[in-house]
Amino acid sequence: GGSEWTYTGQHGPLHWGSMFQSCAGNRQSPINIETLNVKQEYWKPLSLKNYEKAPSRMRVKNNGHSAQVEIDAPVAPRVSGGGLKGEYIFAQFHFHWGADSTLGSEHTIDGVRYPMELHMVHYKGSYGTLGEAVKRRDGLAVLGVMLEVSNSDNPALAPLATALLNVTDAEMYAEISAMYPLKAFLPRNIEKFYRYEGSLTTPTCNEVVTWTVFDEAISISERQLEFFRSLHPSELEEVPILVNNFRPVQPLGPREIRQRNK
Ligand code: 1SD
Ligand code: ZN
Repeated sequence: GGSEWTYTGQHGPLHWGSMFQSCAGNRQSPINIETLNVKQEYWKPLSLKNYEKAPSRMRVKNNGHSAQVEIDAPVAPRVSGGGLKGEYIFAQFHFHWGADSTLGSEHTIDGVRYPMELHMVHYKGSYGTLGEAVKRRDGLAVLGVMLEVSNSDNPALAPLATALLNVTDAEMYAEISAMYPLKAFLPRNIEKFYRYEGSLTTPTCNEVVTWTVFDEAISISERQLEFFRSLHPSELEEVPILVNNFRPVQPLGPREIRQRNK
């Protein structure tokens, strides 16, 4: 089938462009963010709604490429403002990480790689569903958060890390036992972010994503990273553990990276 892409071997990132037309496009993600070449914009602040309420239920799935968290909430969290046109509804968040802490993030900031990157995926409310939104050039807004290593555990990641023990193999799901609001997975300072027009970082690489990458990182301990590094990937991968599930940076081309001038 068309979903037989991997991070290793003959169906790895260097081959995606010949397997999926969009992956060879010219507004691809991730990118290196050169902070000296960022254009200033006069935008309203980013507005997050229902990011402070704990979801009623959270579960994690090993989808063979990542650990993905889905939530049940009375009112879906949403993001608007900050130069976004319209309101985007939260769908899921997931992670990209390395085999060790010298690599793992998808975006790089001034060439710096982080050991992990979290993606909060949202779809434009007016398109109704994620499935419809991935067909529209302004369909998705993804918030990217860098993670940096700290000596102490990140409390918000602790219940998730424990649940990962129950999703060791691809296609497994597990309940997360304690719920933190989505805000707990964002940096304290959400005012400073980088914005550009890009794509999904996985096939089919749809060029539909308005990216917001926060400048400030959140923390994770080495011990917590090891829970992610002990997952097993899809059987198609040539490695036994799910690590290095990040795409190499793509050319920026004529695109501009922008930020909010305060
Ligand atoms: O890799 C994810 C993919 O799993 C899926 O969540 C997709 C949205 O449908 O988004 C990409 S990413 O661009 O957020 N990495
Ligand atoms: Zn992602």
